[in-house]
Amino acid sequence: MLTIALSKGRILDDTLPLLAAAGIVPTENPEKSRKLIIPTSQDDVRLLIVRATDVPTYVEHGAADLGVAGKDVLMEYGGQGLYEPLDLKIANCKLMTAGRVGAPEPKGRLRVATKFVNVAKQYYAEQGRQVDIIKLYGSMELAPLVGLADKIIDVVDTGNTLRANGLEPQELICHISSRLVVNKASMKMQHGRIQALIDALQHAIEHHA
Ligand code: PRT
Ligand code: MG
Repeated sequence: MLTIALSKGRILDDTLPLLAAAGIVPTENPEKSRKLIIPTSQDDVRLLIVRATDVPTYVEHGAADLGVAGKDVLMEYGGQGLYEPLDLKIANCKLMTAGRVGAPEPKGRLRVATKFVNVAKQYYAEQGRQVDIIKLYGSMELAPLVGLADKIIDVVDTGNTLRANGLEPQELICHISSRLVVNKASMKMQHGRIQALIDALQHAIEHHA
């Protein structure tokens, strides 16, 4: 059995066409189903529906052989526990700092609210800037509006969410896309099958673009 972990929403939407091109079609619509294990047109391939931030955990521990996760999630997860053989070039966005439009740089230590605590620490450490990082789990845009933080670090696509809240994108930390990740033991034990899937996905990416 090959088990593929992915999250509902934009990653699922953008991954299903690539899997279909590789001959893997879920037997029911994962977006509508309440099931968390979804069989596919291939008897020996199944999908696991997990939270986006949990994908690396399932794959590193071998509960899934493969997964699809945003580079933002992988950077925050860290470690060398996974192979990352393929950039699927889907769910593209940017990891950015943002702050209130026209707000002056604060005099003291910068307070930065984010769910990407590890990424934030590394980013500011590389710049030699002293900051206080405030961990949040969502609605980051609120933090600068109510004085919880001076800036946020979040993924930005159109920038509409920032603008709607009187914030502006400031520094680009990096460009983000989703990646195929593979469990290290699975890559050894099922190398032929997994490599064939990687090749099929690679082909699908090139012919979709
Ligand atoms: O939702 P949940 O808390 O379970 O997890 P998640 O938010 O990490 O998952 P999901 O499905 O929302 O995102 C999965 C992956 O999609 C992320 O890890 C990113 O790699 C990628 N991605 C691409 C995005 C966006 N674009 C994006 N726009 N993830 C989140 N957003 C958010 C953004 O932060 C903003 O709040 O969507 C909102 C709208 O964006 P704008 O800039 O278009 O207004
Ligand atoms: Mg989300």
